[in-house]
Amino acid sequence: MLKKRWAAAAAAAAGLVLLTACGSGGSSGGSGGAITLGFAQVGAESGWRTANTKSIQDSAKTAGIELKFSDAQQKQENQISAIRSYIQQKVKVIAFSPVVESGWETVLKEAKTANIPVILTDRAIDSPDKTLYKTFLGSDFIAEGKKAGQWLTKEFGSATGQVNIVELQGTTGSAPANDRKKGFADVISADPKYKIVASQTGEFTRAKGKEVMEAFLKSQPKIDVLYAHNDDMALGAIEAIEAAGKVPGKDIKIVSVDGVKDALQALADGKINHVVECNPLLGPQLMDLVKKVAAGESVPERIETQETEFDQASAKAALPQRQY
Ligand code: GYE
Repeated sequence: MLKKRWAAAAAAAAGLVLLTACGSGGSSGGSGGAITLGFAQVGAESGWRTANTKSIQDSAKTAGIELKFSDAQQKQENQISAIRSYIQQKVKVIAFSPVVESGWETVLKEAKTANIPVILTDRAIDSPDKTLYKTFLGSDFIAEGKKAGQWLTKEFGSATGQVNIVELQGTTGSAPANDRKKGFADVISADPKYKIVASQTGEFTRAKGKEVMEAFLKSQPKIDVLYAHNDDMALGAIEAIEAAGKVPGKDIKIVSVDGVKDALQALADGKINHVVECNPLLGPQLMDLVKKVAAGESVPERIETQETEFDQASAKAALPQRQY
């Protein structure tokens, strides 16, 4: 019995060595063994991002894909170095969520020359050269901004005076910051009573959202609405509003984007008024795409995730099952 176990353990160990040798030795990275995926993540700036990272790590494991993961701490230069190192390591596929929209041509041309397919997840790039990547998997951020604007114009539809809005933008130059700003502006510009009186980046973080909201509260005599490009900034801003002796959700109405648990809880508690959902659970779809592009199969140019919106009642209903 013991002998048998030993033999099994030895065989397993030998198999492991063999697999590793295959995985790192093949010129196309992982040929013969598991597919190697190099994933260059934006950072760990928000609850959305934490859920996104976990989804990618868990689904790589389930799919039997060998994941090399890096965190760029919201810096483009770090992401570029990570992509270069994946090229050097000859991974089979590279996926990344570009921190900003522009400035990717050089490094993506290097990947193309090395014959390594690239998948964009979550955030897009502004390059007109569509041959630099195989597909984009993520959300329509303009639509999200529009939904936030539509909620606002409904909520304040009967208001007679000027509606003063402050905006906490996401990371400067990022696709979600650019597009959520645009979608929202497109909707509210139809009526001149809506006025964005202050707009600044809160870098998608709670700490910065709080800090910038503190400054808004000092410089703006009358704020009716806060539009935050993500939940974390809204949650930080709530602390600033309360510290200033005002009631979030009443004195200042709040709309934000993402739909993380803490924000749905704040919505259930009446501190946030509306949340537009952005789905971070991209892992399973990403792994399917990785397998397809690794096999040389063609994939759709753009795959958009399905999303909803939350008011107080639907937040309360969703909370018990919310994973993140
Ligand atoms: O909304 C925000 C995160 O790119 C969609 O990045 C993502 C955004 C998300 O930091 O919370």
